[in-house]
Amino acid sequence: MLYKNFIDGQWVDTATGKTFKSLNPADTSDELGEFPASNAQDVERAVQAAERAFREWSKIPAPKRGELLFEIGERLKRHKEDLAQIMTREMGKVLKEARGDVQEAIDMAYYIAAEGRRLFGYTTPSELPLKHCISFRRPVGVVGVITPWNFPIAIPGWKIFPALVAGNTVVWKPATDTPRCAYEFVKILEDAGLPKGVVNLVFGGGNDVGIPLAKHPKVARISFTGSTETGREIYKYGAEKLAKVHLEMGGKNPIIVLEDADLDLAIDGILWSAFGTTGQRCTACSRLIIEDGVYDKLLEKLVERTKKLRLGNGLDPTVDVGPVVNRAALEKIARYVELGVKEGAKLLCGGQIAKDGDLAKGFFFQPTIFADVTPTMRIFQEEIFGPVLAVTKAKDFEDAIALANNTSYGLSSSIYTRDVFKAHRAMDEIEAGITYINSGTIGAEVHLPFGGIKNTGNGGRESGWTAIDEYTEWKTIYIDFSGRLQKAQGID
Ligand code: UN1
Repeated sequence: MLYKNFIDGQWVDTATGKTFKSLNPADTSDELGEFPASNAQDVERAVQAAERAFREWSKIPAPKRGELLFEIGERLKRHKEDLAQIMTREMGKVLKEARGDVQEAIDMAYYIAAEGRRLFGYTTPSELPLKHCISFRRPVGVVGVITPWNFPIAIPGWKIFPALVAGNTVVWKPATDTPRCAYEFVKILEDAGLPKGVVNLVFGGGNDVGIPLAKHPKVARISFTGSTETGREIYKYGAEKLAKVHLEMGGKNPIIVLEDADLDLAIDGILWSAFGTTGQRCTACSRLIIEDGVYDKLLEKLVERTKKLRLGNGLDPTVDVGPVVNRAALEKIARYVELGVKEGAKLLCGGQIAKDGDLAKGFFFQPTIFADVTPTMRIFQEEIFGPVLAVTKAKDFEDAIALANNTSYGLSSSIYTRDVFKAHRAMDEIEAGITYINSGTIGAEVHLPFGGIKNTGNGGRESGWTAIDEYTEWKTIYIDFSGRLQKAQGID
């Protein structure tokens, strides 16, 4: 089926007449649809529609906008299973994780719906008598949203819902690997009764759609999740037009296991964080740092458990690890594994593209563990975004923290220890936006701030109460009811 862009409440063809296909990465003979390969002209139409819609939408009382988001949450809940099935077919994550992805958007819709009745501002005393000072939030206007394929329903929810409750309108460019999920998401918004032009969907590539959207002078704010390289480029476009940009980018997230840890608990967390979603989460654990005394013992058990993971189509409930998203990802992972071997790391398991039986129909890579990895190796430093875990030995707690921080990224992190002193020191000393204690690196909840430091972000946090900060600006009001000219700063 040929799908269309959604602009000004209408499903419309692209100006280019060109299309691209979405294929199932577990079985490329399964096609999810054909989608418009749009360009700057389509972006222009969408931004104009969003600008027009902003005039009305921003005037609707926020609690009413919140009610509509609640209704969207209800509809997502009703369609959770169909959405999850489509997601598994379109980007490969196993079905139970796809359900979790949809659930994250449902959670966000409910959470942010109630924000319509808060959107708290501040009231403070004035330095002068008979004068009130208040400050409240205003929407910014048209928001450009650029989302990745790895959380194709959750991440659009994190960005679009808070933007809407605050009174903004949206032009959305979803990843080219998951256009069908984006279509289904917008269909739910349309069916819930979102007024025309409030959310506009433009399919297409980064150069043809993403860049024109980020550069557009009428796009007042941009929210992007993806690679650090692309994020840096988008940030520059924002700087040129003085628009705030919200960036969520790469990670090289460590799990530290200390000698006193519950090793079986740690192994469960490591497997889930390193190989869940086939390692394709920004929060995935890609570095494991083990204290000397338990290094061999933990690795032995971990490799044994890793070898038992079942690779296959995510629709099969017995499968643990699905495919990677596309051929380019598969080849990139294979190149990194080759590089790891060349750099002198010890390959303990996996390391190959999996082609047995039905696996040959898609893009599968064996869960892979490298031991004896050192910080100068590229597999220790660079984001691979696949099922590859780099393991490093630490001399002691201090060394483990130093190794964890020896990275240009800073999204998620974790430590396994029963020592309350060390756990608290780790909370302070690990350089990351998120630290888990005795749990893996994944599984952030929507009502807490999400984001990272260093090359992972540029200071913003999405999700949680902080999401509202990304899509509003402050207006300050002074109300003088003294009936005479009062001058601040003590001027007579
Ligand atoms: C991402 O990988 O970009 O914490 C988001 C987690 C999920 C979100 C991940 N709730 O792993």
